[in-house]
Amino acid sequence: MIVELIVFSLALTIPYQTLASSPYSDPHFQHNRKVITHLMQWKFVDIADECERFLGPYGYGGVQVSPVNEHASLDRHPWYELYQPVSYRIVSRSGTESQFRDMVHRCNKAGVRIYVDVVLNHMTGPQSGVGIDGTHYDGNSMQYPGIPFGPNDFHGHESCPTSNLDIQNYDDPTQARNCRLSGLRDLKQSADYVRTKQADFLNHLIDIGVAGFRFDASKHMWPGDLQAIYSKLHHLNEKYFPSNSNPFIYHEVIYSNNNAISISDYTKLGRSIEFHYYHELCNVIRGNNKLKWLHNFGQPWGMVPNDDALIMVDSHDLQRGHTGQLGLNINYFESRLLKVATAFMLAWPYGIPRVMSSYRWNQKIVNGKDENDWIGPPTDGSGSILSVKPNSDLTCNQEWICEHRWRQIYSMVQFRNTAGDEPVKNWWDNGDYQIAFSRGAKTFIAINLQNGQHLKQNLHTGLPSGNYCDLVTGNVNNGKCSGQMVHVDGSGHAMISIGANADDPFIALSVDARV
Ligand code: QV4
Ligand code: CA
Repeated sequence: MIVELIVFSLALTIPYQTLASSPYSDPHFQHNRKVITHLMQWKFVDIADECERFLGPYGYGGVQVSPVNEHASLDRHPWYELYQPVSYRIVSRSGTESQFRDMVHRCNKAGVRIYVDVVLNHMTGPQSGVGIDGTHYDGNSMQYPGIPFGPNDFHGHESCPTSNLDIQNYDDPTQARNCRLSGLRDLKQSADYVRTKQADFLNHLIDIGVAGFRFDASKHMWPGDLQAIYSKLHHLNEKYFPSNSNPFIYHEVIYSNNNAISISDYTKLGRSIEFHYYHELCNVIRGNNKLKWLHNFGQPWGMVPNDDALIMVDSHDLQRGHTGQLGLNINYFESRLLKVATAFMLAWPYGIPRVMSSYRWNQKIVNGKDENDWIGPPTDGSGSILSVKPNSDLTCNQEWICEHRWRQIYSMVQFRNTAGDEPVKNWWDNGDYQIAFSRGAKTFIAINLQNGQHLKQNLHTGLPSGNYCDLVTGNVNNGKCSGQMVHVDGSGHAMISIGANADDPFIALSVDARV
């Protein structure tokens, strides 16, 4: 009996451990959840409400929150002031530490995990001033009494080879790690003192109950230094997580052109945000590459293995041209493309998807650059961040885009939850810009991006026979479908019809949305 039990538990644990390259790549989702949303610069009280009223009930697994620690307070409060740390106290325009604690608790209770964006590579730019909570700092002399960090805690000429200490070649590992990213004061994480202060900050968040972190600018930190910081980390809070759980950590590591900075060094340390993914997918959705080629999207395209990836269509940087060129990335300014790109991302089994949720600003494109790319979150009359106030049709007050609440997007989040770990089956394409596939016998999607051409095909969906409510055009309410119905016959076939240049050029069926 005992022998059998041991064999049984080995059978359960071994395949799991061989999946990902790192013990930090499990997001610790509750239930069958699969998707993260980034609620950029939302107030903590609003995120807590959102977990209870929307994210939990509609099946989101977690929220990425913008940096939560004290940061520089810059003129007009551009969003990027959050990426200039002043101290590791939890306080920002999004709220106080006690509001943060309340949010973490309420979201965990609602089945939604919290991941914090942490900026460990650097402190502020060269200016001096006060942080958002009034803590003084001087970037020029590298004095940050709020921690405290002083000049010896930063890289200088002894370790950075460039004349002005700025990174000039991002693909040179020494410059990328030891010099300054846009003049931002670069911390010397080889020093145990710096590691300890940073681990203390992460442990403070872990003890409150977060599930993990986005590591900002990981490409600019030595993997060995990160490993040393990890060795000081606590396990996750047992109030919310099984004992001995490690934090989920995903790294912002933009691939280098000469491969001198190896992404696989970071997949040992958690997941890597896969920048090839958004790039290649946006190219396809924009019609620069055929949809049919997506049949093996993922590692065969030069991306990291499935279980090492965190994926996105859009991010806070991409939508402003702070990474990559404006005009390739797809975001809320092109809502039709965003919905179909997101639908593919959520239907296709690769990586952990993150859905961007933005606030509104007016782009002002001059010579390919958005001159309004600095604009911070919407504020009320007193300069505080404006509250998010959802409408009865699930949209938000107009200052907040709330992409994560668009029906075509949240329905696809549910589609991914239902699809679970089922493999892709029943792949079909027309040799060009029309595709379809199922996830086992659970879900089915068809996409038509063939310019001016109707998709009308009797396709094998792999689904059990029945009447399905297309998730894209409607919902099932009280046994009635508010959108298009699709009949799957006894052999699993269905007549699929997607009009030429339809508003939403895809159809999505799920065994959980039958009438
Ligand atoms: C300016 C000049 C520099 C000069 C410096 C000092 O441009 O040439 O050396 O002054 O005199 C802000 C300003 C930037 C300014 C800098 C320092 O925009 O003009 O430099 O501050 O004062 C965000 C923004 C940055 C912003 C930064 C800090 O995108 O514009 O810089 O926050 O406020 C690479 C990296 C990748 C990075 C990406 C943007 O590999 O890691 O660039 N992405 C992450 C975040 C991103 C964030 C940072 C890193 C920095 O996702 O949002 O940058 O934390 O690809
Ligand atoms: Ca660095």
